[in-house]
Amino acid sequence: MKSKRILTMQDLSCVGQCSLTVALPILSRYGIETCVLPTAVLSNHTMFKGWSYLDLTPEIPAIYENWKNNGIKFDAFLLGYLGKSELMELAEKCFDEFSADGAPVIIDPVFGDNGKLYGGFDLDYVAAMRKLIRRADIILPNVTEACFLTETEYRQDYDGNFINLLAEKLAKLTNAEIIITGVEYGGKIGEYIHGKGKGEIIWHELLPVKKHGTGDIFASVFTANYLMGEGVHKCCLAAAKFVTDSIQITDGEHFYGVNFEKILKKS
Ligand code: PXL
Repeated sequence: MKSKRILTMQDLSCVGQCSLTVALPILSRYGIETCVLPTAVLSNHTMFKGWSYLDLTPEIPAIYENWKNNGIKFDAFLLGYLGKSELMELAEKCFDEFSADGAPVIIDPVFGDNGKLYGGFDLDYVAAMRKLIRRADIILPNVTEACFLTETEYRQDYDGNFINLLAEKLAKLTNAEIIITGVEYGGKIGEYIHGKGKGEIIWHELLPVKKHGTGDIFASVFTANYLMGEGVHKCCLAAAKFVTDSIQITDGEHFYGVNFEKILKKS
């Protein structure tokens, strides 16, 4: 089988076990040629007390120019934390110019959690993402991101009806397959897969700790399985197991991420 080449577009946080430093090893481990488009270089992710930020947006036209001259195409795209609204148009340009036939676009919107936007994001960014997801084949928002994208008030407590409603509203914004991650109620956590009628939630054990970077790990394992031809249900199961195992193997003192490397080594 011809091996697949994916482009993952997200930031490079030098320290933090997130975004590119997660996607690159995981996708590669699954045998996928992984090309990167770093949107910014940060000293560390934004859950630390402070961070430096080098915006790489100005470099992207030159990168595209050279890819074009070298006839480069990608079989898939995975987008995560981009960082600036201007990057959305460049992402669309990238799909237009560098997609191999039928290349799927998987977008994890990555701009917030727990009802709040991450540091440095505003509603203009959300609006730009709302437009970009029209180009997606699969979207992987968490509940907070689904609320912002659909202009729905975030709730701490919710039930399946609320998640169905969010998915219905998202379905008006995009034809992509909708998977809402980190759905949590009734003492369980899972992913909601939108389908005709009510959709389906794949439940997992709810661990007592929340760790940073696990969404990026989920998206990477999900994408790797998807590119190997698995259906979204199986992709969710594999990704959630990888995340759960990574959390469980991580020392409680390790505050900024999870030791997914240990799970990758075993897989
Ligand atoms: O894990 C998501 C993420 C990625 N990149 C950066 C972040 C975050 C979440 O806070 O700050 C720079």
